[in-house]
Amino acid sequence: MIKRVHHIGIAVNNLKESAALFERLLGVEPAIEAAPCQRVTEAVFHVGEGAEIDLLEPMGEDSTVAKFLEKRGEGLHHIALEVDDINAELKAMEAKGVRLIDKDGRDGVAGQIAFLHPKSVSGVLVELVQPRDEGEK
Ligand code: CMX
Repeated sequence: MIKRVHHIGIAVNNLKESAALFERLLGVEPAIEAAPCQRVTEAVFHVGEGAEIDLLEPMGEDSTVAKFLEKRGEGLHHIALEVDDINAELKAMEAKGVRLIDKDGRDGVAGQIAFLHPKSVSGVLVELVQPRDEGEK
């Protein structure tokens, strides 16, 4: 089951500058987190009732976000939806004709994650997130 919008990922060229801008706009201080598994550094803003806005700066040329910035410039990179059972949701999405980037959930910063291909979701990269259980690291 899809539970809520978990976060919105925005690709940026300069994390320091964009984080300062969003801090001014949102009135919330970000947490800065390295996510080497995704080859990005993130500024995470908790907004309202639990949703996040994550600014994403590539860690290197080999980052998919570096490729995105080069091709499309700064902007919306992905929308993440929280689910309660990621592998069941992936199967359900595939059955609905969605092209999967990841066939199974894999470890990410927020828990188990998997991506749906933007070409089959109206041009939007979608991430599914199954957060870790409380107390699990
Ligand atoms: N949103 C919308 N469209 C996107 C996109 C995105 N984020 N990234 C790529 N595309 C589009 C491209 O513009 C291109 O379209 P055209 O063919 O019309 O030009 C098409 O998808 C293919 O893109 P590409 O540049 O050739 O890139 P790849 O096929 O090498 O990879 C993708 C695209 C989505 C499969 C790859 O980026 C991926 O696996 N992403 C998932 C993982 C990820 O993005 N991690 C980053 C951090 C996430 C986090 O921190 O949570």
